[in-house]
Amino acid sequence: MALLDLTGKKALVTGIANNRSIAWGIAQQLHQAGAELAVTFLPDEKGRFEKKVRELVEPLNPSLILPCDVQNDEQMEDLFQTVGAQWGQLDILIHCLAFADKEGLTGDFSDIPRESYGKALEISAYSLGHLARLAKPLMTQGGSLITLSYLGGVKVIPNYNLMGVAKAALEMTVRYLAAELGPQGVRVNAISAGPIRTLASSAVGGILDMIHHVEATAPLRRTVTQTEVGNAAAFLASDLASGVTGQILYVDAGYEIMGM
Ligand code: NAD
Ligand code: 0WE
Repeated sequence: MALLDLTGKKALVTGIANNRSIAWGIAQQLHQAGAELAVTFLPDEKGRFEKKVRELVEPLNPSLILPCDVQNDEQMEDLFQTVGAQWGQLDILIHCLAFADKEGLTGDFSDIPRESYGKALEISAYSLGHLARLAKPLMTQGGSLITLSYLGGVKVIPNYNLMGVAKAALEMTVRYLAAELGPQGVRVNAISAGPIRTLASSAVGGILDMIHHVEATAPLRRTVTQTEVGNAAAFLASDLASGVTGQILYVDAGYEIMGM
């Protein structure tokens, strides 16, 4: 049997908004490798995301489809309560979400309001530790936590501003969590993906120009796809990566190595 076989593994996937979401690419590749899925959606007043996510994930036969707003403590408790009752155990947790106010993604960095700063760090970085705390008692057979980062957390990328600070916090959170959870056999890693057109990135001015820059500069002379990120996540979730924890894996067509 191939080691990249997730048969019998139970995976909770957050961050699917639509068919362009990186989380959707990950969910599909985990499913392809045989994992059993539970997925979450961010509830909104009209229930539009719930409807979209339910329709989208149907072919993957998820065991659970549940609301998860990481700013809502009660909803987070309920989510893990339900996952625990249904599965009794969790093997894979995908954290694939981020948010910063527009004020945090444009203009002068020094103008970022206190409220925007706190909110972005809470949603985009604190939430990983919060999910880890709730998942910990369910990861009794070891496990794999995977989050999504971006180069803008390590180097200055124009306008990534506040999200850059949030990704720096997220990447350091990965290392501290890896140290905490390693003794229990739980691995914690991040995938730093190159720019991809999604709901979140399309709302950013100039994203197409950035994608063209990567296509011209990256060693592979192209950007990456959601499926390629999904395949890297399947690897990190699998026993093939049993010796890998606390790492930031670049899935960016090699862009990160270039200096000029
Ligand atoms: P996306 O819009 O498809 O996904 C973002 C998700 O965050 C959405 O599903 C949204 O519902 C969720 N979210 C926002 N606030 C939330 C909250 N309070 N509680 C729960 N969920 C919340 O966009 P994406 O590009 O697929 O983003 C997924 C992850 O990938 C993010 O962490 C992003 O920073 C990261 N990433 C994206 C790119 C890119 O170029 N698209 C590159 C590298 C990393
Ligand atoms: O992490 C991201 C984007 C995440 C994101 C996007 C938005 C847009 C809508 C977080 N919060 C919001 N808030 C909104 O109101 N990426 C890696 C994609 C991205 O965003 C950029 C990029 C890239 C790449 C912003 C500026 C420069 C480059």
